[in-house]
Amino acid sequence: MATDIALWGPTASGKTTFIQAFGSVITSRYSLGPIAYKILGSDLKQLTEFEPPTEPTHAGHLTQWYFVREPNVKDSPLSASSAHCHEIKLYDDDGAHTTGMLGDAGPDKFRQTLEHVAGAKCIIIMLDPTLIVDENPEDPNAITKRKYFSWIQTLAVILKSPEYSKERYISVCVSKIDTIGENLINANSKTIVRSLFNSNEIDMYSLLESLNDGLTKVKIIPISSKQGSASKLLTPINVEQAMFWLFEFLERKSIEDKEGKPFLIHFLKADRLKLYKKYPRGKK
Ligand SMILES: Nc1nc2c(ncn2[C@@H]2O[C@H](COP(=O)(O)OP(=O)(O)OP(=O)(O)O)[C@@H](O)[C@H]2O)c(=O)[nH]1
Ligand SMILES: [Mg+2]
Repeated sequence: MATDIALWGPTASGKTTFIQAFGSVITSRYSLGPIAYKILGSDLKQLTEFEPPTEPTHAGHLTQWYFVREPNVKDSPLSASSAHCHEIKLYDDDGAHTTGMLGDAGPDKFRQTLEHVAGAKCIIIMLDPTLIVDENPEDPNAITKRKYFSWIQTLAVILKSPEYSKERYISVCVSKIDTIGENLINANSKTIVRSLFNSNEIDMYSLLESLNDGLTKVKIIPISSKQGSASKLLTPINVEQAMFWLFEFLERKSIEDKEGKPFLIHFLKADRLKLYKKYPRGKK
Protein backbone atom coordinates (compact mmCIF):
# COMPACT_ATOMS: atom_id res chain seq x y z
CA MET A 1 0.00 0.00 0.00
CA ALA A 2 1.17 3.56 -0.64
CA THR A 3 1.92 5.26 2.66
CA ASP A 4 2.69 8.98 2.71
CA ILE A 5 4.43 10.26 5.80
CA ALA A 6 5.24 13.96 6.21
CA LEU A 7 7.68 15.06 8.89
CA TRP A 8 7.27 18.42 10.56
CA GLY A 9 9.72 19.98 12.99
CA PRO A 10 12.02 22.97 13.37
CA THR A 11 15.66 23.01 12.20
CA ALA A 12 17.76 20.41 13.97
CA SER A 13 14.83 18.79 15.78
CA GLY A 14 16.00 15.39 14.50
CA LYS A 15 13.79 14.61 11.47
CA THR A 16 16.45 13.27 9.13
CA THR A 17 18.22 11.42 11.93
CA PHE A 18 14.88 9.83 12.84
CA ILE A 19 14.43 8.41 9.32
CA GLN A 20 17.89 6.86 9.33
CA ALA A 21 17.45 5.63 12.91
CA PHE A 22 14.23 3.90 11.90
CA GLY A 23 15.98 2.09 9.04
CA SER A 24 18.84 1.17 11.30
CA VAL A 25 16.68 -0.22 14.12
CA ILE A 26 14.53 -2.28 11.75
CA THR A 27 17.58 -3.88 10.20
CA SER A 28 19.49 -4.49 13.42
CA ARG A 29 16.68 -5.60 15.75
CA TYR A 30 13.68 -6.74 13.74
CA SER A 31 14.98 -8.62 10.71
CA LEU A 32 14.74 -12.08 12.36
CA GLY A 33 11.86 -13.84 14.11
CA PRO A 34 8.43 -15.29 13.27
CA ILE A 35 7.71 -12.00 11.53
CA ALA A 36 10.67 -10.38 9.78
CA TYR A 37 10.78 -6.67 9.00
CA LYS A 38 12.81 -5.21 6.17
CA ILE A 39 13.52 -1.97 4.41
CA LEU A 40 13.97 -2.19 0.65
CA GLY A 41 15.20 0.49 -1.70
CA SER A 42 13.35 1.47 -4.88
CA ASP A 43 15.25 -1.32 -6.73
CA LEU A 44 13.66 -3.78 -4.21
CA LYS A 45 17.07 -4.66 -2.76
CA GLN A 46 17.28 -4.81 1.02
CA LEU A 47 18.96 -1.78 2.60
CA THR A 48 21.33 -2.42 5.47
CA GLU A 49 23.39 0.76 5.85
CA PHE A 50 21.80 3.78 7.46
CA GLU A 51 23.89 6.79 8.30
CA PRO A 52 22.85 9.84 10.26
CA PRO A 53 22.90 13.12 8.34
CA THR A 54 26.05 15.22 8.45
CA GLU A 55 24.36 18.48 7.57
CA PRO A 56 20.93 20.11 7.63
CA THR A 57 18.48 19.13 4.91
CA HIS A 58 18.26 21.63 2.06
CA ALA A 59 15.11 22.38 0.10
CA GLY A 60 13.23 19.29 1.10
CA HIS A 61 14.02 15.66 0.65
CA LEU A 62 11.95 12.62 -0.23
CA THR A 63 13.00 9.21 1.06
CA GLN A 64 11.26 6.39 -0.79
CA TRP A 65 11.49 2.93 0.71
CA TYR A 66 9.48 -0.23 0.87
CA PHE A 67 8.78 -1.36 4.41
CA VAL A 68 7.98 -5.07 4.44
CA ARG A 69 6.41 -7.12 7.22
CA GLU A 70 6.81 -10.76 6.36
CA PRO A 71 5.81 -13.79 8.46
CA ASN A 72 8.37 -16.53 7.86
CA VAL A 73 5.72 -19.19 7.13
CA LYS A 74 4.14 -18.42 3.78
CA ASP A 75 0.48 -19.24 3.00
CA SER A 76 -0.38 -19.47 6.69
CA PRO A 77 -3.22 -17.74 8.55
CA LEU A 78 -0.59 -15.48 10.07
CA SER A 79 0.65 -14.57 6.64
CA ALA A 80 -2.88 -13.96 5.32
CA SER A 81 -3.51 -11.45 8.08
CA SER A 82 -0.16 -9.92 8.85
CA ALA A 83 1.99 -9.84 5.70
CA HIS A 84 2.06 -6.25 4.47
CA CYS A 85 4.20 -4.05 2.29
CA HIS A 86 4.19 -0.27 2.54
CA GLU A 87 5.59 1.85 -0.21
CA ILE A 88 6.62 4.63 2.13
CA LYS A 89 7.28 8.16 1.02
CA LEU A 90 8.87 10.18 3.80
CA TYR A 91 8.69 13.91 3.12
CA ASP A 92 11.56 15.43 5.03
CA ASP A 93 11.59 19.16 4.46
CA ASP A 94 14.16 21.39 6.12
CA GLY A 95 12.99 22.83 9.41
CA ALA A 96 13.70 26.46 8.50
CA HIS A 97 11.28 26.10 5.62
CA THR A 98 8.53 24.19 7.42
CA THR A 99 8.45 26.62 10.33
CA GLY A 100 8.50 29.71 8.14
CA MET A 101 11.72 30.85 9.76
CA LEU A 102 13.51 31.56 6.50
CA GLY A 103 14.38 35.23 6.12
CA ASP A 104 11.53 36.32 3.86
CA ALA A 105 9.03 33.64 4.79
CA GLY A 106 6.37 35.23 7.00
CA PRO A 107 3.09 33.76 8.25
CA ASP A 108 1.53 33.09 4.84
CA LYS A 109 4.52 31.12 3.70
CA PHE A 110 4.35 29.15 6.94
CA ARG A 111 0.75 28.21 6.26
CA GLN A 112 1.64 27.15 2.73
CA THR A 113 4.30 24.76 3.95
CA LEU A 114 1.87 23.30 6.48
CA GLU A 115 -0.63 22.64 3.75
CA HIS A 116 1.84 20.18 2.30
CA VAL A 117 2.00 18.42 5.68
CA ALA A 118 -1.78 18.51 6.00
CA GLY A 119 -2.16 16.62 2.72
CA ALA A 120 -0.34 13.53 4.04
CA LYS A 121 -2.11 10.50 5.48
CA CYS A 122 0.49 10.22 8.24
CA ILE A 123 2.35 13.01 10.00
CA ILE A 124 5.32 12.88 12.33
CA ILE A 125 5.69 15.98 14.48
CA MET A 126 9.01 16.54 16.24
CA LEU A 127 8.82 18.23 19.62
CA ASP A 128 12.43 18.88 20.55
CA PRO A 129 12.87 20.09 24.13
CA THR A 130 16.53 21.01 23.57
CA LEU A 131 15.60 23.83 21.16
CA ILE A 132 13.46 25.72 23.67
CA VAL A 133 14.84 28.96 25.09
CA ASP A 134 13.38 31.48 27.52
CA GLU A 135 11.18 34.29 26.25
CA ASN A 136 13.32 36.87 24.50
CA PRO A 137 11.48 39.91 23.15
CA GLU A 138 14.59 40.94 21.22
CA ASP A 139 14.89 37.80 19.14
CA PRO A 140 11.78 37.10 17.05
CA ASN A 141 13.31 33.80 15.89
CA ALA A 142 13.91 32.42 19.40
CA ILE A 143 12.09 29.10 19.83
CA THR A 144 10.14 29.59 23.03
CA LYS A 145 7.37 27.39 24.43
CA ARG A 146 4.97 30.00 23.16
CA LYS A 147 6.40 29.81 19.64
CA TYR A 148 6.32 25.99 19.54
CA PHE A 149 2.73 26.12 20.76
CA SER A 150 1.71 28.64 18.12
CA TRP A 151 3.23 26.50 15.36
CA ILE A 152 1.23 23.48 16.44
CA GLN A 153 -1.84 25.63 16.94
CA THR A 154 -1.64 26.89 13.34
CA LEU A 155 -1.14 23.33 12.13
CA ALA A 156 -4.20 22.25 14.15
CA VAL A 157 -6.33 24.94 12.51
CA ILE A 158 -5.27 23.79 9.04
CA LEU A 159 -5.79 20.09 9.82
CA LYS A 160 -9.30 20.79 11.07
CA SER A 161 -10.25 23.07 8.18
CA PRO A 162 -12.87 21.55 5.83
CA GLU A 163 -10.33 21.57 3.01
CA TYR A 164 -7.92 19.26 4.81
CA SER A 165 -10.22 17.38 7.13
CA LYS A 166 -9.68 13.65 6.52
CA GLU A 167 -8.75 10.44 8.24
CA ARG A 168 -5.12 10.67 9.31
CA TYR A 169 -2.65 9.45 11.90
CA ILE A 170 -0.16 11.63 13.75
CA SER A 171 2.83 10.48 15.75
CA VAL A 172 4.01 13.29 17.99
CA CYS A 173 7.60 12.46 18.84
CA VAL A 174 9.19 14.12 21.84
CA SER A 175 12.69 13.89 20.39
CA LYS A 176 16.14 13.66 22.03
CA ILE A 177 14.84 12.13 25.26
CA ASP A 178 18.41 11.01 25.94
CA THR A 179 18.91 14.64 27.08
CA ILE A 180 15.97 15.01 29.47
CA GLY A 181 17.38 13.46 32.61
CA GLU A 182 16.71 10.40 34.72
CA ASN A 183 13.69 11.79 36.53
CA LEU A 184 11.64 12.13 33.34
CA ILE A 185 12.93 9.46 31.01
CA ASN A 186 10.63 6.76 32.39
CA ALA A 187 7.63 9.02 32.92
CA ASN A 188 4.51 8.71 30.77
CA SER A 189 4.16 10.88 27.69
CA LYS A 190 1.64 13.19 29.34
CA THR A 191 4.06 14.04 32.14
CA ILE A 192 6.93 14.43 29.70
CA VAL A 193 5.05 16.87 27.44
CA ARG A 194 3.67 18.83 30.37
CA SER A 195 7.06 19.13 32.03
CA LEU A 196 8.90 20.19 28.91
CA PHE A 197 6.40 22.15 26.82
CA ASN A 198 3.70 23.48 29.16
CA SER A 199 3.98 26.72 31.11
CA ASN A 200 1.58 28.79 33.18
CA GLU A 201 -0.05 30.18 30.07
CA ILE A 202 0.57 27.38 27.61
CA ASP A 203 -0.97 23.94 27.58
CA MET A 204 0.77 22.04 24.79
CA TYR A 205 -0.50 18.71 26.07
CA SER A 206 -4.17 19.72 25.75
CA LEU A 207 -3.51 21.19 22.32
CA LEU A 208 -2.06 17.86 21.15
CA GLU A 209 -4.98 15.99 22.69
CA SER A 210 -7.39 18.27 20.87
CA LEU A 211 -5.98 17.08 17.53
CA ASN A 212 -7.54 13.71 18.34
CA ASP A 213 -11.02 13.71 16.91
CA GLY A 214 -13.26 11.35 14.99
CA LEU A 215 -10.95 11.49 11.98
CA THR A 216 -7.49 12.22 13.31
CA LYS A 217 -5.73 9.88 15.69
CA VAL A 218 -2.75 11.10 17.68
CA LYS A 219 -0.15 9.29 19.71
CA ILE A 220 2.62 10.96 21.70
CA ILE A 221 5.85 8.96 21.77
CA PRO A 222 9.09 9.92 23.51
CA ILE A 223 12.05 8.93 21.29
CA SER A 224 15.76 9.27 20.89
CA SER A 225 17.83 8.83 17.75
CA LYS A 226 21.13 9.64 19.41
CA GLN A 227 24.36 8.57 17.76
CA GLY A 228 26.61 6.27 19.78
CA SER A 229 29.62 8.17 21.10
CA ALA A 230 32.28 5.81 19.78
CA SER A 231 30.90 5.22 16.30
CA LYS A 232 28.60 6.62 13.70
CA LEU A 233 26.07 3.92 14.56
CA LEU A 234 22.71 5.02 15.80
CA THR A 235 21.37 3.60 19.05
CA PRO A 236 17.76 4.65 18.89
CA ILE A 237 15.18 4.41 21.65
CA ASN A 238 11.52 3.90 20.75
CA VAL A 239 11.89 5.31 17.22
CA GLU A 240 10.21 2.32 15.59
CA GLN A 241 7.13 2.74 17.81
CA ALA A 242 6.33 6.03 16.11
CA MET A 243 6.16 4.19 12.77
CA PHE A 244 4.70 0.85 13.92
CA TRP A 245 1.70 2.64 15.36
CA LEU A 246 0.94 4.24 11.99
CA PHE A 247 1.44 1.02 10.06
CA GLU A 248 -0.80 -0.96 12.40
CA PHE A 249 -3.72 1.40 11.89
CA LEU A 250 -3.26 1.39 8.11
CA GLU A 251 -3.00 -2.39 7.93
CA ARG A 252 -6.12 -3.00 10.01
CA LYS A 253 -7.93 -0.49 7.83
CA SER A 254 -6.81 -2.23 4.65
CA ILE A 255 -8.07 -5.58 6.00
CA GLU A 256 -11.43 -3.97 6.78
CA ASP A 257 -11.65 -2.39 3.35
CA LYS A 258 -10.91 -5.60 1.47
CA GLU A 259 -14.00 -7.50 2.56
CA GLY A 260 -15.38 -9.71 -0.15
CA LYS A 261 -12.40 -9.58 -2.51
CA PRO A 262 -11.89 -12.97 -4.22
CA PHE A 263 -8.43 -13.64 -2.85
CA LEU A 264 -9.89 -13.57 0.64
CA ILE A 265 -12.00 -16.65 0.05
CA HIS A 266 -10.06 -18.69 2.61
CA PHE A 267 -9.79 -16.02 5.22
CA LEU A 268 -12.76 -13.81 5.79
CA LYS A 269 -12.35 -10.31 7.05
CA ALA A 270 -13.38 -11.17 10.62
CA ASP A 271 -10.85 -14.02 10.72
CA ARG A 272 -8.11 -11.89 9.29
CA LEU A 273 -8.72 -9.17 11.83
CA LYS A 274 -8.77 -11.73 14.64
CA LEU A 275 -5.57 -13.33 13.38
CA TYR A 276 -3.86 -10.00 12.78
CA LYS A 277 -0.67 -9.90 14.79
CA LYS A 278 0.04 -6.60 16.47
CA TYR A 279 3.39 -4.91 16.09
CA PRO A 280 5.91 -5.41 18.91
CA ARG A 281 5.35 -2.87 21.68
CA GLY A 282 7.53 -1.23 24.27
CA LYS A 283 10.94 0.31 24.43
CA LYS A 284 13.77 -1.64 22.93
N1 LIG B 1 21.16 14.01 21.70
C1 LIG B 1 20.46 13.78 20.58
N2 LIG B 1 20.79 14.42 19.44
C2 LIG B 1 20.06 14.15 18.35
C3 LIG B 1 18.98 13.24 18.35
N3 LIG B 1 18.42 13.20 17.11
C4 LIG B 1 19.13 14.06 16.37
N4 LIG B 1 20.12 14.64 17.10
C5 LIG B 1 21.10 15.64 16.64
O1 LIG B 1 20.41 16.81 16.25
C6 LIG B 1 21.05 17.43 15.14
C7 LIG B 1 20.04 17.70 14.05
O2 LIG B 1 19.52 16.50 13.55
P1 LIG B 1 18.84 16.41 12.10
O3 LIG B 1 18.30 15.04 11.98
O4 LIG B 1 19.77 16.88 11.05
O5 LIG B 1 17.66 17.47 12.27
P2 LIG B 1 16.57 17.92 11.18
O6 LIG B 1 15.30 18.08 11.91
O7 LIG B 1 16.59 16.99 10.02
O8 LIG B 1 17.11 19.37 10.76
P3 LIG B 1 16.87 20.17 9.37
O9 LIG B 1 17.22 19.24 8.24
O10 LIG B 1 17.79 21.34 9.43
O11 LIG B 1 15.45 20.61 9.37
C8 LIG B 1 22.18 16.47 14.72
O12 LIG B 1 23.39 16.98 15.24
C9 LIG B 1 21.81 15.16 15.37
O13 LIG B 1 22.94 14.38 15.69
C10 LIG B 1 18.67 12.58 19.58
O14 LIG B 1 17.75 11.77 19.70
N5 LIG B 1 19.44 12.88 20.65
MG1 LIG C 1 16.97 17.27 8.04
